[in-house]
Amino acid sequence: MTTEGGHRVVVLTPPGAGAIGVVRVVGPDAVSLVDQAFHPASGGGLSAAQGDRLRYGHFVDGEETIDDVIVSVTTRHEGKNVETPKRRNAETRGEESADLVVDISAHGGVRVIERILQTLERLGASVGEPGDAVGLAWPTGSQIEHEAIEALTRAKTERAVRFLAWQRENLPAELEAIALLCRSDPAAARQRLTAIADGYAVARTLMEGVTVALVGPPNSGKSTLFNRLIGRPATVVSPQPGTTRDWVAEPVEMDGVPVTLVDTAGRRESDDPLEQQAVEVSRRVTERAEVRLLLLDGSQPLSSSGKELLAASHLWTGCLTVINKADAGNARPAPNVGGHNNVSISALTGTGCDKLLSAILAVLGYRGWVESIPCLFTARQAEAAADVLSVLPLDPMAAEQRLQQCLIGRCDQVTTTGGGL
Ligand SMILES: Nc1nc2c(ncn2[C@@H]2O[C@H](COP(=O)(O)OP(=O)(O)OP(=O)(O)O)[C@@H](O)[C@H]2O)c(=O)[nH]1
Ligand SMILES: [Mg+2]
Repeated sequence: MTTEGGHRVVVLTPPGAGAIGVVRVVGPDAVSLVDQAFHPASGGGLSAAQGDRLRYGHFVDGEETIDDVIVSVTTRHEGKNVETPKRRNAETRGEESADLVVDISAHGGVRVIERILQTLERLGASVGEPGDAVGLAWPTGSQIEHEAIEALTRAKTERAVRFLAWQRENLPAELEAIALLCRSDPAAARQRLTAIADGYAVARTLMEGVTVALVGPPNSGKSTLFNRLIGRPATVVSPQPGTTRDWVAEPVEMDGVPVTLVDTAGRRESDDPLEQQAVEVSRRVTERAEVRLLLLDGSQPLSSSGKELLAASHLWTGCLTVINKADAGNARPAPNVGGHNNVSISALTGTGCDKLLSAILAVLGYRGWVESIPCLFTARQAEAAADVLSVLPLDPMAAEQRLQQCLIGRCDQVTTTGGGL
């Protein structure tokens, strides 16, 4: 993939449609390459522009304009510590070697980005895989910094961005401090490494998102709550039991945590094959969810399917019992179902929905969790930390070495997921 003396291109923004898509080109002649397809509105070429300036213009493929874009050019000297044959040769000749980084910000349609990549490829650039953002990011600093930059390109919410930016700045120093303790005070090293490794379970949900499923007997108000939580009437609400047949999923942010909220068909015994199928699908979707909200109608006596679901829910992890229709005159207090927290709400008026959000976040481990404490954020890091922790009591020196190698090592000394320049 790396082309000696050539250019590499990668899309920095997440795949799919978005407001903006950013394509990065890196290489010693990146400017002259992009110049062949970029026509600045003010005339001239990119090479004529002063450094660190944004240029507006058209990105073209031959005669055809693909998009209006903004282009920035930066010179990267920091990459000197990354060995490439070209750089070695240049340094042997006593020449300064610097890469140019050209970022093309276009409109984020999938097809537009695809056309820009195809054009650059035709002009001689090699197109990297999405994960190759690692290789194209500033290749200095520790592996952790590198992984933070790569993860930033996939961050789904602003809170995830804040979390990664903080870890990038601060996690490496904490790991260095732990490494220093490995031999002098292994118990303290173990305690500190365990703390940052334990945080990964929550960090993973911030990075990857979670599924929250609404489950319950027909007519308990699942679709009403679904619409309220996503903020628009996406699914049909009706007093007729059995309204929702297929499951409906929508993305929503809960205090900066990316959530896929799923509305499912009401659960009950039925002779209707269509409804039986819908109930089976609801069961499967519920099983896969990280959090299940068992919604019951608090204004009616508990139905037989409600009782069955309550009994079954004792075996579910990540479950909240939500007693709905608190606004109805005859609303009962939440039954004590034991095992799960109960929350009383009115999906119709919104009363209690704030408490429900806090309860969902608590189930996910977010109570008291802040993004500004050292915390691992990739599966690789978590595995490496588990490895170090397993060795630490027996062989503190080996543990320190593994920590250095797998979590502290600089990006040019360790294998990266995206390959180096
Ligand atoms: N008073 C009151 N009525 C509610 C509340 N939530 C829902 N309802 C009503 O209850 C009825 C059923 O609501 P839905 O949201 O369709 O219930 P569901 O659980 O999705 O029903 P199925 O799709 O059939 O499983 C509708 O008439 C809603 O207006 C509530 O908090 N208070
Ligand atoms: Mg429904």
